[in-house]
Amino acid sequence: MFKKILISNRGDVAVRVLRACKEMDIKTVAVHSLVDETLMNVKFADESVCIGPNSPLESYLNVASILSAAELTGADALHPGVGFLSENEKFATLVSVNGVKFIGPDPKHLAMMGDKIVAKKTMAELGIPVVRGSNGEVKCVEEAIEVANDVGYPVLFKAASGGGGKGMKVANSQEEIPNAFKMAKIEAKANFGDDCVYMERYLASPRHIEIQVIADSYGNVVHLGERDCSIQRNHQKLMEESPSIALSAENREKIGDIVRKAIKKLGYVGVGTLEFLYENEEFFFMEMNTRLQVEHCVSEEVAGIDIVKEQIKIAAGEKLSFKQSDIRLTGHVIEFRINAEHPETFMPSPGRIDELYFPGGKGVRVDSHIYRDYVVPPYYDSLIAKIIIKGSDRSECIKKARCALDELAIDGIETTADLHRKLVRNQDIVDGKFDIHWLENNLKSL
Ligand code: MV4
Repeated sequence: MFKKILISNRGDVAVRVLRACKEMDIKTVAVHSLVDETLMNVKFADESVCIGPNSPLESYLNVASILSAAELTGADALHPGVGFLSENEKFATLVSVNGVKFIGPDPKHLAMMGDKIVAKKTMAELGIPVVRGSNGEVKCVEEAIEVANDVGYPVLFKAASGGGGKGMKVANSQEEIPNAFKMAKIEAKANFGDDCVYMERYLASPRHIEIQVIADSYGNVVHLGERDCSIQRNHQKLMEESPSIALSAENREKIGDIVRKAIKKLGYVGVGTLEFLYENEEFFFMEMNTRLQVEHCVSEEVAGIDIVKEQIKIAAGEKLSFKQSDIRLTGHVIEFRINAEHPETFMPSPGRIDELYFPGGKGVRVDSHIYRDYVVPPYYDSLIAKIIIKGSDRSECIKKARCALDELAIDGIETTADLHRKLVRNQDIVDGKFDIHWLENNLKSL
């Protein structure tokens, strides 16, 4: 097992990884920007290194500085957390070259899933269901029209280097193709420096359902069920739950088996998530996240597995200690993302937290790095806490969530807590009647 892990991240996820390390008797190194010196993960870690100024480019994205910190402290492994460099193939390679174990998949799998066309083609070949569309890149308007006539309108243009929805354009008819194609290419170039686009049939009202997988280096692959992440705005998830109310036990088992077989054949090692659109009881692969995810806690609570500890064990060359048949998904879990943002406009709301009270009790988990008098800096992601609620069923979970969210008190800054208090009392949410567009369509009336 590793002796010392450097955690190249900040905030709640840095605290989360640190806790796993401590329980495993592994020494920890926190790295931080100037303003982050007062963070909880810095206080909890055995050692800490300042890696640069506040700008993410000069600190949490500063490869040279992070590698120096690893060398300086003699860390034998590095956990990248979520975001920042966690899916960067070049970073993962450089970490390894420096004799430090990168806690994540092989760089070749990071590269493969970073290219959405390659990812889709690979998954289709492995038996994963995908949306009908172009065979790779679409190079001109004539080709786009041919594809659209083949798969049927509406169609969607997507950026090959994309993800997160940027560079996506819908065309409802042939007349709309030239402009949609042109705009998709312009946005793709502007956002990713690559104007390569591809096409798919556009699904009008799907859910976002993702499958959590965990694979060791001996070919053992286990899935931990799904998470329904349909409640999102501007491609930022706000609420995630498991199990999905839309998925039957039969369809869960079917997609789980398909995913496990594919991941085994791929030779993927580590934790990962396959994101799907789900419409009319059919799954369509979108992308694969080759890292730990913010919402991993939802699966931890339904499956009773510590995903981060398993991730570290797998990186250290250990075998998974459980089989698929050992996994019992129990109860119902919902995660609420508390962001330092205005609950209606979603404008960032940095500043001092004057008063803080976290809810508690059975089935109430809070993953956070904030404390009273902590100043939320304006430079980073606005996530300040995750409230993860578990009930014996969905109805109990929602009731518990209402109580917990009412107990929660964060003063001094605006947060998304008020939005969540409304969501858990909304009839559509209670009935589970929503798709990926629900939140944006219902924000005004909430
Ligand atoms: C789609 C789609 C409809 N049809 N693909 C958005 C992010 C990117 N990962 C894929 N996305 C979508 N792909 C087809 N063929 C609708 C979306 C989409 C979406 C997906 C998941 C969660 C929220 C979303 C919000 C808008 C659009």
